[in-house]
Amino acid sequence: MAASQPPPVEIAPLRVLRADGTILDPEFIDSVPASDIARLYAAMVAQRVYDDRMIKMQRQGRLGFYLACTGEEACAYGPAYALRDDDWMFPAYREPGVALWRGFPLQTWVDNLVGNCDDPVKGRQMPVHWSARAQNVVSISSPVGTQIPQCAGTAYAMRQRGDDAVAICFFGEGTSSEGDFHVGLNFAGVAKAPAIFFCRNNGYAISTPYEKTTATPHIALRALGYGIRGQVVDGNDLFAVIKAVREAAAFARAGHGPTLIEAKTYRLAAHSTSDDPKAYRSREEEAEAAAQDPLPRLRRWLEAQGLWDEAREQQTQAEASEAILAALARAEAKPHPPLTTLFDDVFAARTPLLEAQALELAAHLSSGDSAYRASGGH
Ligand SMILES: Cc1ncc(C[n+]2csc(CCOP(=O)(O)OP(=O)(O)O)c2C)c(N)n1
Ligand SMILES: [Mg+2]
Repeated sequence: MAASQPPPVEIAPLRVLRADGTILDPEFIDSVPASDIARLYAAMVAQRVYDDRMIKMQRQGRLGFYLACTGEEACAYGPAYALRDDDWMFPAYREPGVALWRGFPLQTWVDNLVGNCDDPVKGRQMPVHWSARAQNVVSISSPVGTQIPQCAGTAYAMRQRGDDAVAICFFGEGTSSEGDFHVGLNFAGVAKAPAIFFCRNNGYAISTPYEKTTATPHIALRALGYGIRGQVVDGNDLFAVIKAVREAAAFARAGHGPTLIEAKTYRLAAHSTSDDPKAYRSREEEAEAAAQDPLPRLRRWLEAQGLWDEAREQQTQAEASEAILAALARAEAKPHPPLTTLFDDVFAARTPLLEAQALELAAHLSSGDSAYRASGGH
């Protein structure tokens, strides 16, 4: 069989907005209502406020664990905006914005972080492993890369069913060295699945710098090996991210198959609340990266259009702060999930073995050991 022409791999980073807030591609701006851009910026500002609050909560011992999106907001809000609500999303742990943008209630997100009775996963997951089923956003998995073959398979299934929706998954550049990356991209390439593989290249996999995880200069180049489209994009440029994801979605919906997008960005925060980046990167490097921060870049453009000012910035931050504090207060006042729910949702109905275990636990709890009552177990 004759080899077909491979799709292109673009390694010159797609960019619409310069760091100084001026526009390289005026045509793009005509394709997005200005009011939407202001709304996206406000959501990104709010995300930063939420992240900051959650880190403080962890430091106060009120939250077990947290991972911030700081510096990578354009890589969450851009794709969420670019796609349709019926497109499936498979995020990693750093993109709560993809669900929040689609209307995942802030309260439910916080209930999950705290693990109370209104947490959709009933306190059985670590914080950050939220689930937003109504938004077509699939639960976060701890083992990195799990979402890549899941996304490929979902995209393939949708195509087989005749849906014209696409599936997108998000992962870091470190994760692109996992076996699941190969499995997912190879399958999607062969099946021409309508998938978008969105790699946030933020420079580090915890303390491991990019150069120690791969010898390829660009993750997007790996697309060549799977015969799929590849695109490097400036991941600190919200407009460029929207453009890249729109193009990838149009390509997939037209039946041409998947795209691997590499968004070059930088993790301005620590990896997680268990990490201290001072141990492995310099202040100079961080300051250089902060100069590319996606938020001030977008703000400069908005201000030049008369769509934003300091008063609006202050108001947005204050409203976000108020909203997250109120959600946290409500979340902390709620009880834990009932212990009996521990056996739910493994299967559609409890199996006899699970039922027996539930009865055993109930008998044990009613045996009178006061330790359970003291710890609030119910
Ligand atoms: C299979 C697996 N191996 C190791 C880990 C531990 N781990 C959690 S996050 C992480 C780094 C991932 O880095 P990257 O993919 O670049 O994503 P980033 O955190 O930078 O967004 C590692 C090694 C894990 N969760 N799963
Ligand atoms: Mg990384």
